[in-house]
Amino acid sequence: AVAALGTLLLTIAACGGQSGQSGGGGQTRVTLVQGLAGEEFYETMACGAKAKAKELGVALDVQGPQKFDPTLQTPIVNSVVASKPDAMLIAPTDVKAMIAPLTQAKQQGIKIILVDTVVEDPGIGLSRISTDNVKGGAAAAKALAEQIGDKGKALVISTDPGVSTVDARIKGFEQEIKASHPGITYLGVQYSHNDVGEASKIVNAALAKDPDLAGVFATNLNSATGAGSALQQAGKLGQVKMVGFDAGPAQVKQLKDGVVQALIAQLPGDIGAKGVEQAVAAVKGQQVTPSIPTDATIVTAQNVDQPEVQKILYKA
Ligand code: T6T
Repeated sequence: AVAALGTLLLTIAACGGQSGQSGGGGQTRVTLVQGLAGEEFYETMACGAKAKAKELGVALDVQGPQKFDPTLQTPIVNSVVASKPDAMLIAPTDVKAMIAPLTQAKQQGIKIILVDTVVEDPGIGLSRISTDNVKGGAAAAKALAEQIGDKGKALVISTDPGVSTVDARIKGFEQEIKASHPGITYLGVQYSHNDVGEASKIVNAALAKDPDLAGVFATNLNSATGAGSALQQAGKLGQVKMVGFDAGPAQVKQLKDGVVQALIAQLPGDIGAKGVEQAVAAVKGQQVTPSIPTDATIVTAQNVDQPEVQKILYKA
């Protein structure tokens, strides 16, 4: 009986339980390559993927780089390709730099499913599953405009240019400000390299240059954590309003502490689960869905304690 179980992979995950799969012969093998290991968005995605893999009886392996950086993600992709899984779910860390390693994976016959981010080559990725980030960026602009009374200086903190998701959020934010908020002076985007400390430094420098700064939009978890703590330390709560993308534990605390006024929460667990579904369909030669949008929700201090909102907050 023990032998029949094959290799039992047991993971005590942040998912609040165990997910185990038998890696026995003939079983479909899927690998999820995250954008950043250990980060709440991607860990929540991994939880959703693990639960779906368990349900469908496929073996799932999860890997990710220690930094959101294509030079660190590329060797991971290369080693995954060498291990010959049937399918790979991947959140590429750069629209250009990840094309070559993913082309190699595709040439090896590995079915590629893009989760969250994409690459510029539309031939890569049988399915693309993500939030509508342009729409999310526009929603962030509306929320921030409301907070600052539609006037004053607004700054965006992002990670790096060339990351499809955050670039789309910036685009949506800028389009909305330009189209409907003439009273807002847009100060542009500054890049934190997805580093909390860098995001803090940027906000401190911005406050020194523009002491009348009115609003900040932080396009992801680390940007928001850093930007929010800089505002808090500078004693700017109340004067500077902030909207952040994503809803990890640090962001929810900032929301409750009044550092941040609104969060755009994605559904990373759903992205992971749908990614596994598409991967399995592709491996079985069934029809895949080329583009799957997942929902986003605006979380505020008013709705954060509602059970349906609590459910979508990212796992620690
Ligand atoms: O915002 C998410 C993800 O959608 C983005 O592509 C990268 O940053 C996060 O992982 C959050 O930090």
